[in-house]
Amino acid sequence: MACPNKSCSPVIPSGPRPQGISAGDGRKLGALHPFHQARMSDNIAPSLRSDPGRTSPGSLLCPTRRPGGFRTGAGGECEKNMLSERTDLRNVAIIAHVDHGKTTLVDGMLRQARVFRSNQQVMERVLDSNDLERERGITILAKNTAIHMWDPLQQLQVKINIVDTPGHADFGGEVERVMNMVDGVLLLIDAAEGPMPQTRFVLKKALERGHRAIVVINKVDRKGADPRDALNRTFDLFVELGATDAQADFTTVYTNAVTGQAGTTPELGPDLAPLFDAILRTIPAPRVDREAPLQMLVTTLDYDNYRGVTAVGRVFAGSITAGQSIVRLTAAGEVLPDRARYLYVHQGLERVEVEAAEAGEIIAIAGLEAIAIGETIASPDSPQALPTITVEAPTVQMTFAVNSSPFAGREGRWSTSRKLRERLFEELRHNVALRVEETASADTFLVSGRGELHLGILIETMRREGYEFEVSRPEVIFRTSDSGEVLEPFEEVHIETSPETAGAVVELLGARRGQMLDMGDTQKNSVRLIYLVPTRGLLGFRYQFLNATRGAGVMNTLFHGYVPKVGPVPTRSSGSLVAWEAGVATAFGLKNAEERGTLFIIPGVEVYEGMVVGEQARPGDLAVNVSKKKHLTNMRSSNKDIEVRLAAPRQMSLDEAVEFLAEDERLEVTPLGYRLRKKLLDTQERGKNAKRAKEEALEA
Ligand SMILES: Nc1nc2c(ncn2[C@@H]2O[C@H](COP(=O)(O)OP(=O)(O)OP(=O)(O)O)[C@@H](O)[C@H]2O)c(=O)[nH]1
Ligand SMILES: [Mg+2]
Repeated sequence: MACPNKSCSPVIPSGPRPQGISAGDGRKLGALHPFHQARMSDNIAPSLRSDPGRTSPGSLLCPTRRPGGFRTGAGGECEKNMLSERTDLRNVAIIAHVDHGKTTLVDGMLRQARVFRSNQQVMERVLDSNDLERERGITILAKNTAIHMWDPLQQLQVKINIVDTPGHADFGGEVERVMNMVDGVLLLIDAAEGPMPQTRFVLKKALERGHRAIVVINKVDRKGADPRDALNRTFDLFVELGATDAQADFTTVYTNAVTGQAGTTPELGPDLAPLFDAILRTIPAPRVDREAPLQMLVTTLDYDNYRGVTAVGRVFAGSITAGQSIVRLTAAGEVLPDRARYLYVHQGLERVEVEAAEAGEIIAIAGLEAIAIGETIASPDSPQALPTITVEAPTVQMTFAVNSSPFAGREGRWSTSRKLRERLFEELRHNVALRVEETASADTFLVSGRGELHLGILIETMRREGYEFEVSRPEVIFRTSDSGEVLEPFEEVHIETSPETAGAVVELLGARRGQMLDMGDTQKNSVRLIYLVPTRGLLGFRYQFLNATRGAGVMNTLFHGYVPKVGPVPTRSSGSLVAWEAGVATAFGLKNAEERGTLFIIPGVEVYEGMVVGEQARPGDLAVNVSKKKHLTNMRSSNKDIEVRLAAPRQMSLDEAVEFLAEDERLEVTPLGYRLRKKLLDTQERGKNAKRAKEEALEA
């Protein structure tokens, strides 16, 4: 369906438009710590500083309390217990498919709101601040920032809390809970790609919460950009997802996030002013009851090096003062008295300490040691829980166990089951889409998540913290329907690849019981395939997909739902080359093994019996003696005997190693690296087991 003019045209009202963007000086925050007030005003260009005489006109405001920011619902009267509109505040989340430019756009917004000093060196995508995010170039954790700007229409300094969210499907849980903090979203769409699978997921979550969206068609400068088509398809998506008329009547802004330009048409202006304008005009101001008893929902947890665990969330009702008594209402229904020792609000990239905050604001409280996501922080006099946070259930699980390899304890700082248990359960406090369960063995824990990447990031994070452990192959989580039928998760898979490699992809997905939903050409001389595939068939699939498409294919997945289980899905067809005794790999030993497949190690690497040292080209495992030394004599016939040339080993990333795992294999993970191994290390025992299994299969 094409986008009707009315629905997609910008709805920025006429009237005075903002005269550029003004940064805030914090004066309207009222309760800011004097130290931060000074620092914040230092960052602001004099011409943009707010004029203390230009606070909001009295007619708009609630006169009984502090100046600025409150407008009552009816009649302009401020009465006890009635909802008032915080016109001095906007809370907005930036949501999109992976890589559509969310973090880059936040960079631009922060820069133009003059959050940085003029001489400050700021790296690109400054919010992607943790090591893993920078290495992988993706956002993993949602992050809060805030800017201030002068709104000439309201004659008011407005604070905009901006939450950047991750776009990768595995971190959808982060996006889901961020929806609790905001009143509207910026939905970014890549002008060349249009809406993608994760766009659908995040938009669905935003619409379900009743949020208004501003559609931001980003990357209009990109080769192949078709803003009109992207907009039409986005409008169709709104309709398809059941948007209300008001939601479908969205404002559209076009941007180039890299250069920090925006426009109400694809002809961009010099800066992001049209985007800021759209936020002020379209994202609803929080409507809150500031006289009600305190209620804050803990949505994110963070750590402050000095003050420990920090709970971040929105104050839904009432107000909070630093040092006041509160109660924590836990998911289990407990009412735990505590104290809100340190209180912060967001300012630019930082948090600034404040004395008090009121309903509508996104705050952080430090010093609540055992706090968990989903808890309500409430007034001790009238504790009332807010609906707790729900996110979609995990679909993939794997075991995390104490490292049982012969090298256990050598490389890790923490390796005991007590430490492993503590760390995994600790993760649950802030990684809400994760589940951890005990198993029959005290050394093994079952960890469930939203996908291989979700679990992979946890493995990598723990490894870097000094933990040593072993993990099993990821498996999907089955469910049983009310009628007793076994159900399994399916994913909608969107693929774009070259016409030459499309056939290979069709073949691979066909073997994995994929059902083709659509196939078509794109304008970019590539083929677009849409499939429904059992999640089982996608575990370990990415590497094969990249090989089949020669690295040029792009694959995106979206959880489709649980459907009746289909028949067997083939897993890895190749076997493993397994070291058959402990020792140090030699060039001579590896040369022999190399004839059977691809090696993962180089000469000089210490191995143990049962360690996987390569991939066998054929199915089934093969024990190889990679430590074998050449029998030396005094006589050498030629240089050939001295020099052994080996092909470069296959170097696997942690994600690839997890994908490679067979059912009877484990990945040993330590701070120094990772090793693949058979679960059962003893070569003879494994041989006997394999024989027995074969006989049983024949009998059956
Ligand atoms: N040409 C062009 N490139 C852009 C634009 N906006 C972002 N990019 C590039 O797109 C890539 C991804 O940008 P990010 O800001 O990391 O995207 P993201 O949406 O935050 O990604 P995730 O958080 O991983 O989902 C980066 O290489 C950016 O430089 C744009 O307007 N034009
Ligand atoms: Mg990002």
